[in-house]
Amino acid sequence: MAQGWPFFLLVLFSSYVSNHLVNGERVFLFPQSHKVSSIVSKRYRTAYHFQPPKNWINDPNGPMYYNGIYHEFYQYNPNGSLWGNIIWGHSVSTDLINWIPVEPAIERDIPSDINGCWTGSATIISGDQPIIIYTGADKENRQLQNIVLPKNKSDPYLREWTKAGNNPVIQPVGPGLNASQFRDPTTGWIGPDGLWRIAVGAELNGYGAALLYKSQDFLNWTRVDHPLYSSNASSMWECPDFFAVLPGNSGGLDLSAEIPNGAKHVLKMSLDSCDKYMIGVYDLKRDTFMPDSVLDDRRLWSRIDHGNFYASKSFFDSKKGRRIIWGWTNETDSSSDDVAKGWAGIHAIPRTIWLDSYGKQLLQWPVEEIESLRRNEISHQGLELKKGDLFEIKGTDTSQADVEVDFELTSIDNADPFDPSWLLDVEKHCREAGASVQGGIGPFGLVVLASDNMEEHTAVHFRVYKSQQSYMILMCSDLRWSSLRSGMYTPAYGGFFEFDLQKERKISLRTLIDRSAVESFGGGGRVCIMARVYPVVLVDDGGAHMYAFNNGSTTVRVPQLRAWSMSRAEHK
Ligand code: DQQ
Repeated sequence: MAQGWPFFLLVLFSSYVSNHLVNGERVFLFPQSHKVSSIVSKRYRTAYHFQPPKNWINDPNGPMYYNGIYHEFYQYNPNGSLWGNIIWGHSVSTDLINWIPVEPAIERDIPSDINGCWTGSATIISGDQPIIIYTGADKENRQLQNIVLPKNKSDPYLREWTKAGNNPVIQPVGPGLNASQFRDPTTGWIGPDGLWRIAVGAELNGYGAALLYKSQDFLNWTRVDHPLYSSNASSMWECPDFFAVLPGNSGGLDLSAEIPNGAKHVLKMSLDSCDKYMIGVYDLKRDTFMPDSVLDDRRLWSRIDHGNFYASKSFFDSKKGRRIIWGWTNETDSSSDDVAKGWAGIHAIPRTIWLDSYGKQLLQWPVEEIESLRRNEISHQGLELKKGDLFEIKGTDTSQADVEVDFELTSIDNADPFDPSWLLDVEKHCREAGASVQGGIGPFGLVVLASDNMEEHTAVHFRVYKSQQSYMILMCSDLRWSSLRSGMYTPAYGGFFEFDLQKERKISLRTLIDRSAVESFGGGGRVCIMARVYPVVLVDDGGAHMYAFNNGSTTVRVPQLRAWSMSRAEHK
């Protein structure tokens, strides 16, 4: 691949310029010549990604829709902005976008949760009884499963929760079980025998497992003699999630309702700082999950998101008949920055999640409600981006925006050959094949949160490769030049997806920019990349720039580009 396109030499006075200049990638490595302003700035707080008014949050817990209200619980430190003292924070909403904080739902006050009220799930049993099962840590740091129920079901916000008398309902006992690696129960589902089931994340004989438990009344549980699924390719699985999907159907399924013929099941697990999943079949007779393909190398397991997105949890939204997934996105500044800021952690935008028509890959898209925040649409049609072109997208609030763009390939002849070994470390490949490195087709995409002279910028881009059977699209979200601050974690995230370019020449990109959050959906939601960035430009003058670009040798058309400024959501 040829090297090219030094961002800093671009002529930025024109909105549509060429940059046929040759240089190496090292031009991105700017020295910190500036006096960098403090990280303690309201400008880094998100305007429409969920976060509470202050302090630390991590995993989303027990999401549910009940009597007209969406509930979002979350791991919360009431005393500070680092992980610790964990209880369940609670917010409610009618639209998944604007949130009202209410009292914490679960606090540390019984022996089986005195050291922490950790992750868990909500299930609605008997038609209208919400019930939460969550992990508690006791004073020996053993992990036990506990139950809470709403004190008053007719309170629309379900503000108060009462602990069951028989807590803990599940003890960390049984052959091969590690008592300090036994947590994060799933939402329950009912089997043909009328019994409830849940899966609990665990380390079983040193390996990752989703252990299966059964109950008649949701209060008394018995461990099934085999796990729902386990794998010797990894150790402990956190936050398992288990749900059904119908190939090619974006409607969701309730795992406790009758599952239609042709449905597949998905087992998601959190490990290696990311959320992975397997698609397969749930054998009801044997009560086991069988993945369609078993991959011994877990680097090849499918991912929900290729960026900063962990401990996700999905729920069936009976209001709109869809499945929605939430994930936690951590800060990527330092712990001392978080202490100074007084807050840490956000949740990604809730996403509708479904299975593609081949039954192979999950697709995700921001819930439609987010579009209610859009204002001041700007749109461009029929742009053409030749090699080296950069088009400035003006007229929106570039630090709080929703951008949708279609890139149409004028030819697929120049696709560079695909090397399957890249799949083992896609981030490494994104570092090597950066936004300035010319390829046959691509890189093309968006540059967001860019300072005047491009010293700071975040590039979200695609590159097209020809593999033996098909075309493989690389999507990267490259944070290496996202901030002049030192000590930030600035990887180049990346993921691949297969795409039938013989049938369809348009590759779509949607990017939600929300101050310190850049959340991108490539190829109609085939690859999602959530990222955190702390550009100085956001604080100093707020005047960040946004561009569409192409640095590949093949010309790319942009039949449609739309962008909106985003209003602030209520989540205070
Ligand atoms: N976070 C919780 C655990 C879970 C982990 C503790 C995942 O229950 O395994 O805050 O981020």
